[in-house]
Amino acid sequence: MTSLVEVNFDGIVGPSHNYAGLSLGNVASAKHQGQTSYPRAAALQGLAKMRGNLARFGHQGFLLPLPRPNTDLLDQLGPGAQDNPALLAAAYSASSMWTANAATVSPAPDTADGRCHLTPANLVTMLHRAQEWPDTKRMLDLAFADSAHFTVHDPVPPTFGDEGAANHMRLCASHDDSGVEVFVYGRSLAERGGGKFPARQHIEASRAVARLHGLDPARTVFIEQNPVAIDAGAFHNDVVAVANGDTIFAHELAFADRQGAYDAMRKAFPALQVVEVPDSAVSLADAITSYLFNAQLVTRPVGGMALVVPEECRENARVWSYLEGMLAGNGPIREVVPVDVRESMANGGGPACLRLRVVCDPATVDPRFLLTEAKADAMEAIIAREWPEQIDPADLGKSSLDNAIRTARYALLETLGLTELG
Ligand code: SUG
Repeated sequence: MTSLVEVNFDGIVGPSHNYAGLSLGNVASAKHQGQTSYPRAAALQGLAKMRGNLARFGHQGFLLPLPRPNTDLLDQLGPGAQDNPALLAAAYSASSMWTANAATVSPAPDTADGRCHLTPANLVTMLHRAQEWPDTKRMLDLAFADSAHFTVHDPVPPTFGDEGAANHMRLCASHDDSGVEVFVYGRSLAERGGGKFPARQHIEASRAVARLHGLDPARTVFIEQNPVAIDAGAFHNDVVAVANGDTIFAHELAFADRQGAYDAMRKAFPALQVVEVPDSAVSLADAITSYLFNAQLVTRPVGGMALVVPEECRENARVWSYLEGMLAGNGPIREVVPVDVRESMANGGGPACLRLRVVCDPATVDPRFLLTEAKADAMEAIIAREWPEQIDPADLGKSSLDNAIRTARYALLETLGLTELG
């Protein structure tokens, strides 16, 4: 009898982490464009979050930074591409740290063949993210190579934008029970008849992923994201909603048809518990600056759920007072755990963006991708020694930075015995 548990695979923040303002519709990315980044501090913050969650919840995995700068991308863009700051920055992007966008994952109890299915996200909407999937797939193929338990697909065709688990939620009585999978998509600006920001998840992609994974249509729900939320800066559903077990924690304005969305979820999963935050308590703007919903909602070993939120939630009086009120009530969320991931937050990536949830038996995963205290110590030493302390936009393109980035990543691969990803 295998035991299926949720393992969160966090992205280790890569040594090229920088602020280039590359993501239209991502308010934090636009706000911090051109600022100095601190890759070493960023990676150490991420590692501290992983350590905390390992101690608290018992299992933790990780995925590695991808090779940067990606000179193939610049070659594909033609001679002189490196003179365009946005194209140059794309080639350096450390955006694969946000592993909620690495893939969509359907655990074994939900699928027709009883395997856990993973489909890497094509991330076509943004150039700097569209380059990720071939290297991500190579890594997923290694980590989840056990074909008796996992199937790793190719991404869906690039005509349809797919941003992975950031637009996917799962409802279940317990992780090893069959679940209801909820796919949230946005309508394009043309379909919406205007608007500010693009929808990065297309329904055709979500439907393709559901088919590839062999999901039961009666236990699969497709919900439209509220265009108002997209235009306020919720470029992924996980900026306004998160689910775990039988509970969804969402902003009142998360979905286009609020009642219809909950009715559809309840029809497929009658035991649904909704913890909805009214706009009058926390506005969309507050939700987006604090990233209240970009939280990890996790089942605690002692029972009840914990919400792992960014420190920024504590700094917003309205958000913090909502959370204090919630804890004083008798709801399913019993604990709030603030974590410092400020360097990632400044690019629009909170605690939930930084992790990919895989419900699986950890014994079936390549152990090189699973965290232990000893491995965390070793990684910390490498990061402290090799990761650039800071990157200014003017540093991009300098060979000294390129060498530092490549050396740092390779040192990590060596420490983890994963040089085949070099
Ligand atoms: O795709 N930011 C990422 C943040 C991804 C957050 N993920 C989830 N919500 N799951 C993005 O917009 C900014 C990069 C820059 O501007 O340098 C960036 O790519």
